[in-house]
Amino acid sequence: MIRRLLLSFFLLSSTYLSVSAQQQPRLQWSINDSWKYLPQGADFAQRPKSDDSKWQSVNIPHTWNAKDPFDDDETSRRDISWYRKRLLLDQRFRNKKIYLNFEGAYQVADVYVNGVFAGQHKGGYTAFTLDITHLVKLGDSPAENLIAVQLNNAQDNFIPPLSIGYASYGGIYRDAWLISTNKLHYKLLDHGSSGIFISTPRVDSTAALVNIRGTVNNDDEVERKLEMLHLIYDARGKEISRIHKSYTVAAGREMVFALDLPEIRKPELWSPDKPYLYTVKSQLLENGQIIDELNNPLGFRWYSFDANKGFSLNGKKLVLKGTNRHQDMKDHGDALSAEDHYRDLKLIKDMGCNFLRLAHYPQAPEVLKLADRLGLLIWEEIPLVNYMNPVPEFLKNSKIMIREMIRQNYNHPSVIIWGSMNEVLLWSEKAERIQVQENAEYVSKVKRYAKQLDSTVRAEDPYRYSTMAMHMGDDYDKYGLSDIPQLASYNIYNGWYSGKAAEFKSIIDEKHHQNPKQVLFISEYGAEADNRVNTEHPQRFDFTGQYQRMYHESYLSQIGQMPYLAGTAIWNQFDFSQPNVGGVSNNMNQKGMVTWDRKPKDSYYLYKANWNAEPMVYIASRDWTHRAGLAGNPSTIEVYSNLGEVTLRVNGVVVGTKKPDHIKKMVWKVNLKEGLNEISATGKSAAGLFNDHLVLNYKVYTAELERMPRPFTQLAVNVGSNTQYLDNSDHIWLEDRPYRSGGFGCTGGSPAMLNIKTVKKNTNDNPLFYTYQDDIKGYRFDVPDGTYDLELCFIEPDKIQAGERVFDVNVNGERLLEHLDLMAGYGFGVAVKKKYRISANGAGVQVAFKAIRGKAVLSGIKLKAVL
Ligand code: GCB
Repeated sequence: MIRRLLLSFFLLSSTYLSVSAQQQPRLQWSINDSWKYLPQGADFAQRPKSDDSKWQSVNIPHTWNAKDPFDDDETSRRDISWYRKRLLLDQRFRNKKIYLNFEGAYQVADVYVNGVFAGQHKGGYTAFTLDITHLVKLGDSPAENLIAVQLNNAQDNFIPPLSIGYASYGGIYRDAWLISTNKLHYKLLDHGSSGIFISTPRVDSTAALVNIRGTVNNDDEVERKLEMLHLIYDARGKEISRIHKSYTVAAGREMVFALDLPEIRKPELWSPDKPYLYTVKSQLLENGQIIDELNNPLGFRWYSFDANKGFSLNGKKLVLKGTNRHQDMKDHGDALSAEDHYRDLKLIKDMGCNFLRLAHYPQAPEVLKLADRLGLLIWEEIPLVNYMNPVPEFLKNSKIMIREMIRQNYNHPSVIIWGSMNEVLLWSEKAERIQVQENAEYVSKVKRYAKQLDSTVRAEDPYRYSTMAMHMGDDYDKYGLSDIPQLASYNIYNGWYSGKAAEFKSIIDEKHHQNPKQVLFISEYGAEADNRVNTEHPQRFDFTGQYQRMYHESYLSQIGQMPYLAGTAIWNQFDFSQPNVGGVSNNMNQKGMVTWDRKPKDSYYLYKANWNAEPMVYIASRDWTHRAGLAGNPSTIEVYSNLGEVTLRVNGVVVGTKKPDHIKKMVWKVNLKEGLNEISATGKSAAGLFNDHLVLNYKVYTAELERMPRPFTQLAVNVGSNTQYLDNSDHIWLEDRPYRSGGFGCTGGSPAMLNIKTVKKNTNDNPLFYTYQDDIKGYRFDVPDGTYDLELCFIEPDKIQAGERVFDVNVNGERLLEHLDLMAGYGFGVAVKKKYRISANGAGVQVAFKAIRGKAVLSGIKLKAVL
């Protein structure tokens, strides 16, 4: 009784594992649950006797940076943590081999079993397996074993990534497993792989050849004789081919094998449209009994890239319509569940993509399984991003990562490209732009290392293509990097960081012209959007969905005119965390088609209309639920649809019927009324009627305030901006305007925006403080006499010294703020709101800014009548 009680007590916090028959094939248990976690370093935490009763209880996947992924934020932690887990193992594990497998732990893991060091793994994005047979205790009543993992996510100059642009989430953030095998088994200690490598050296629609290679370990003290059997099953579970061989493996030795299976006639082909999967079952048998067994996916497809014709799959041209994915999301960080991965890949597939770049690192095994199943062609790469430390140890670690990535994912038919690096000539160690000419030594080392990494890729996998993502310009051509990999991939941001979206085609045409034998791929293009800012007049860098759509519409139509292009990948499918950038949302990169909490943006539907044949109609600017506009100015309604024609109705009245243009878009100008407006768009296909519907809350305002359709209550302006900002309480901050008599607006100065990298402090109204009027002289509201609350929003936009910008603010002749020095008083990038009760007597509200030193600035203004 006492023993049972004790056991059930243990079971609460430990995992009890048991195997039955001695020669049973391998078993694999999830050990995700009931870990203890300590968010700091600790001496002797690996020792079973150390007390962890006060540690937090967590389940895996887990990250300690889920809420604070942002590098320079004081709350972010890039340091050591400990994890511990108890495992109860009974005597039935005797004569078994026991392994731990971690699918991903960021980034240096030291693993201990029962206080003894079991192994170390460097790199946060690839799996690793450790043999712990010699370290475990087995008991008649199960013996308790302690797994302890010290994990460190601090930057390590010898481990990619170094200078990145996305968060480094510490934690055991992917699944963890305990695996037991017999002493005779397929090798588990080959770079975290399954130990079996399947290739299809020849495939066409009439026949396919399959080659299976791998290694068997005999960890026994005696020679063992075995039968090896590989069986191929079709998707319905019918056996279609097999190979059988006998071997003898000496005691304590490993045996490498490579087998060609009998030709398979008329294979079903794998493609994004029809991702037909076979399964390869690999068995080891002794005396007719199965002693090890493994399943791997198999897909039959052949493909090639051509500098002039682009990509072809199974003998037919296929335009690669792609996107990129970072693996983090709001509140979860990198610790995603299988359901999260499924939702993400479904969102990608449903948008109409057939291609996905796993940027900038290998992603969870589940992702590759889903890509095989859903039909997404994959580019996977190691996290050598932006900067490389050109020393042998860094190179060594990068090569290991390449081997781990390729061996772990070798059998997935979805994978077609391996990437070895991204934009290594762009940013320096200190995240400053590299001047390539002045860094000849760095550049020549990068070239040497790039060659070695590319050869590692090709040696590991001669059946797939190698690539490298480069930023635009001709540095990579000039210094001989662009022709190292088989595919030259470019990240292009004309229309966002510089230039115009319309320049895309001519730039890439020029590359094609200069290097006619180079296969060109567009690995990134994108622009940012935040659904809280909207405009009728989109401009580069304004973060509106309208600009993001304009940008993508332009790229999309140009892509269609470049038949030589192998494919393209949008940057990025999902918004992701990017430490140390500002924009209109701190520490976020908002180039996603989908928000950080996984809500599709308008641009998502632009692509869906063009890339997914399923009938659809979608009214854009969907999140601009509260709009305001000048009386008499029509509003723009844009609709995406792949139907033949669409009819738009506003408040039940037909506005018109149009056919979608070449990028499946229709535009109407409509007059909205004050209050709620119902917009609907309807089209027909063979499958029936399709409809989209939207309710907009519209506020009319007039150039002359006294003609307003309602008594003046309040006006808020996003000063220095062309966008309307909708705040948390659905209040509209109007786009700015120059003052005209009888109305409201700004006098003097010019619109400006903060450096995109400026992380704003002290505010939830980030978009408001992103833009400002520089050198402002005044702000006027020609409102009736009365009492008002006036709110002024400021931010110091420049890294200046205290005293360099000092100004006074007067209202209706009275001094409100004297010698305001934002730098001295608050510091750089700190949002400040000041509120005053004032009165208007005959001349409205006139705010005057008087610069004493430097220029006066203003980011937002709100005037509210006190009723
Ligand atoms: C790039 C990088 C990517 C960035 C992206 C951006 O070229 O490869 O890591 O996130 O630009 O949004 O700036």
